[in-house]
Formats: sequence, C-alpha cells, structure tokens
Amino acid sequence: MTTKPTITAFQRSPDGGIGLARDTRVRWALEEVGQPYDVRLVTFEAMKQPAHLALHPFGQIPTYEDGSLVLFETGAIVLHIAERHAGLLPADPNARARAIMWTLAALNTVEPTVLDLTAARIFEADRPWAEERLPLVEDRARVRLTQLSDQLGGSRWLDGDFSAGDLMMVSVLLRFRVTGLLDEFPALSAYVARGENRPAYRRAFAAQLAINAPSNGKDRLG
Ligand code: GTB
Repeated sequence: MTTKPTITAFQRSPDGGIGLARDTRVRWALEEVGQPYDVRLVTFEAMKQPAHLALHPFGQIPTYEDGSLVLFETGAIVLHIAERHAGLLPADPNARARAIMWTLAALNTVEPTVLDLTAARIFEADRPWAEERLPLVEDRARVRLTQLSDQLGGSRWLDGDFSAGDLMMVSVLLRFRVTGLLDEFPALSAYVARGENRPAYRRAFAAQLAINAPSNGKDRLG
C-alpha cells in the first residue's frame, strides 16, 4: 500500500541548488505521478551513522521509505514509483520493457561517463597525470553522447511518449551541462530542455532549490 513516502536528501547539497544531487530525479518521478512526499534532510555525518546506514548500506542519499518498504538506488526508486502509478511506464508490455531498458541505459551506460569526467575534472585535477587523462575521458563521453544523439534523432523522447527512461536520461544528461560537453550536442541540449520544461521537473527543481540555494540564509560552510 502506498502511504506518503519519505525520501532523504542532503541537508546542504554541494551543488548549491542546481539540482544535480540525485534526490532531484526521485522528486521529479514523484511529481510526475502526483504522489506527495516528505523529505528528511541529512548531513554528510548523519549519512555515515547507523540510523541512516540501516536504510542505505553505502551511506548515501537518496533513500525512499513507504510503510515497511525501504529502498535505495535511484533506478530502483524511480522504477518502483513508475510501477505503482500511471504516467511513467507505458501499458504495452514491449514498450514498458523498452522504457525500463532506457532507464538502465541512462544509469549503466551513460552516467558512468559523466562520473569519470567529473572525477577527472575535479577530484583528480591535481594529479600529475590529470592533463593527459582528461582528453581521453572527454572523448569517451563524447562517443556515448554522439551515439545517444544519433539514437534520439529528431524525436521528442527516446521511445514514444515521455517515460521513466527519459526522466532518468535527462537527469543524467543534466550532469554534463557543467562540463560544457552538452553544448556540443544541440539535439541532446534540446531534449534536456524539454525535460526541464515539464511542470513536474520544475516543481522538483524548485523544491530542492528551496533547501539548497545559497540565498536561503543557511551557513553553507557549517
Ligand atoms: N547509485 C546511487 C543512486 O543512484 O542512488 C548513487 C547515490 C549517490 O551517489 N548519492 C550521493 C551521495 O550520497 C549524492 S548524489 N554522496 C555522499 C557520499 O557518498 O558520501 C551525487 C552528487 C553529489 C553532489 C553533486 N554536486 O554537488 O553537484 C552532484 C551529485
């Protein structure tokens, strides 16, 4: 039975409210299906404590609690929401399987390239080999984005109507924007913009911004 689920999110997202922390995609899914939810904010320290580790063995956000059900991993959470509400998975079994396929493709085939890129640009930037490695990582990401752009072609969404697959793919592609790579792919930029223009995305974005915007008066260094 679906009650009112509770998700966890950063008490202060390091991204300052640009929506890149992964609670945004879960909020977006909940908004798409019209499911109200509560949010429990957690500090980095609290994420590593037993109470949170009991929900998420890797000590991360987001988590999802609904009655006795506890989930982590955004793919599992978004697909769970999509399975239980209309709007994110098609009724036709084959189309439904393909929407799930695109959700997993976003997470397993596209997202790793942007994680590598972020690591190379930021976390490994001071390593002696960073300058040599960055172009290699960028080129691997470009290959994936080229393939995805070719697949999308002139379509609005990846496979017919908007689905969980698009929600996840747009969420992943948004992470490329700060790297500058998304701008190299006009069709993907337009696809991302279509996602961002959905009222449900706007509500999800606004909800996380209300917590994370630097102007909200919280001490961001505290
Ligand atoms: N595979 C998991 C999922 O999809 O749910 C990954 C979860 C995950 O990486 N969570 C991150 C986390 O809890 C937050 S979203 N990190 C804390 C930790 O591991 O200790 C990743 C994230 C963080 C910050 C930014 N940012 O500032 O731009 C963007 C994305």
